[in-house]
Amino acid sequence: MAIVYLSLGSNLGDRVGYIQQATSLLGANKNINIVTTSSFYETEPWGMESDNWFLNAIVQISTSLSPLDLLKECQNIENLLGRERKNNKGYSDRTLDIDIVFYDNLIINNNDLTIPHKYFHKRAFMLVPMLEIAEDFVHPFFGRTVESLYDDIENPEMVCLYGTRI
Ligand code: PH2
Ligand code: MG
Ligand code: MG
Repeated sequence: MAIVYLSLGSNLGDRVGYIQQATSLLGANKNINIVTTSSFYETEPWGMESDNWFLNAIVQISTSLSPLDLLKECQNIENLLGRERKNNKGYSDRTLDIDIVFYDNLIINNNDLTIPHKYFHKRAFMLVPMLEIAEDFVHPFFGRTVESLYDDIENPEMVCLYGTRI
């Protein structure tokens, strides 16, 4: 079983509901076990203009799915929960986004998938919930702990308000 960290985010509609439903749908897959979930964090939109703040969380799972099969499962769940994809460039508001942040210590870089997530070290909305559940996890590419990466984040002013537990 691989240990995987997923980043869940929503900034449209019933944000709490979408993240909770996504977590239960993940757990309902016979090849996925939910190990731990972070609290929910209310976060400022990063890299996009939007009036809609996000709820973000990190979910730690164990899984027998390959990275690509896990990606497909995450995309199925995004679609089930009403995710609409626009063709224009850039980020848009979404009911649900599930990103694979880490998959064991694997480093994967191809057209379908980049693991670790390429912006993890730049995004307080991923680092802060990760700090809560796995501050000593070592980033396989940078060889540094989550705590050490957060100390060096380039935009520490980004707002991440602590929310409630799932
Ligand atoms: N996701 C993005 C772009 N910007 N900002 C916040 N706060 N939270 C997100 O989940 C998020 C974002 C692209 O997936
Ligand atoms: Mg994303
Ligand atoms: Mg995504």
